[in-house]
Amino acid sequence: MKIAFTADVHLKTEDSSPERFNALCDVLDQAVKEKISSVIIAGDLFDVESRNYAVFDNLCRDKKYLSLDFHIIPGNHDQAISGKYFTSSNIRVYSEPELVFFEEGGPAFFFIPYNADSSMGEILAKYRSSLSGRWILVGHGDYLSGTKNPNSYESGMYMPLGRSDIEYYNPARVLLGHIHKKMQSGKVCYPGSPCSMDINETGKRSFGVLDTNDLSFTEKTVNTDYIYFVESLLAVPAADEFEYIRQKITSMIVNWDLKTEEVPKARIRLKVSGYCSNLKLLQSAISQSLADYKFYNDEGPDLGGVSVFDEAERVSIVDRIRKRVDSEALKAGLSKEKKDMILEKAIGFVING
Ligand SMILES: [Mn+2]
Repeated sequence: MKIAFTADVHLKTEDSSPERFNALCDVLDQAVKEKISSVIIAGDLFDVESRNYAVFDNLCRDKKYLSLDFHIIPGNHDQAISGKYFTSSNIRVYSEPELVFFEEGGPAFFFIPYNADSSMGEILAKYRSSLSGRWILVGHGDYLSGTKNPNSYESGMYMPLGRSDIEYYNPARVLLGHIHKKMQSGKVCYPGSPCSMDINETGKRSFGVLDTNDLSFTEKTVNTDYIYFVESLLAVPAADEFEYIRQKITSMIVNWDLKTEEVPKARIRLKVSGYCSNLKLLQSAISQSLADYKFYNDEGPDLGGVSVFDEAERVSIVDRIRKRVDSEALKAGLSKEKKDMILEKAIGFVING
């Protein structure tokens, strides 16, 4: 049996954030197509307790999705949601910790609703006698992968689950909501939100499919309205400065790994720093290289961090420095960020003294 798994949809009204509804519908469409019948939503389905749940209620009652069963836990943003807010018979909200079997012989699912005054470990301790065999933990909060004791957590921590809790209670899998960026660490899996909340939640979004037979977890890409990217580029004054920036943009685009049909969804924020001989030419080199892509809010590239510098002798020194740093960084396996930082400092030194 396969189960679809998502979290942190943060639904508002349909008017104010249609992309969040669309992302959720895409998850459900894919689930129906894969003949999946159970959908787990691990908290923060709603952005706030808005008292207006009708849109979601109606969605679940839609003929398209009647074959789906929804298993929902509250998160820190929608802590008070309860089953009585919904009328569609396929919605189940777990307001108390509960152990549930979806199929005979399958694993048990232990749903832990978000509770601001507790760690997940405290809940597990209370229910330890019923947790045996193959069981899967579903919760909403912070996973502490270190050895720190999660029961002495500082404020700002959301219902933490410690690595030691997992070792001690031994769930077969841990499905968590709360962190919007997808992440897997050992048994723990955050699918991340199926839709970016803002420009800073970058890249393609996913949801998870858990196979209860072998407990394997597959990531599926959500077909979202937008795909955000936040990038930085370093302009370097040299004979081939504009060709250099074009090459950087080309490799940036390759990294995005977008299919042709995804290109129109991309929304880009680009901050450029460094030095160039001609700001206008730099701007047009960037615009040409990104002609197929849209900037976030039509803001265009941010060239505020670029200084104009055009002095032949020092530019030729910069040219040599750049080539040297590029090849040394490659040998040393430095990240683009580290390399750019070193390059920017070195060039700054040549130019500003
Ligand atoms: Mn949350």
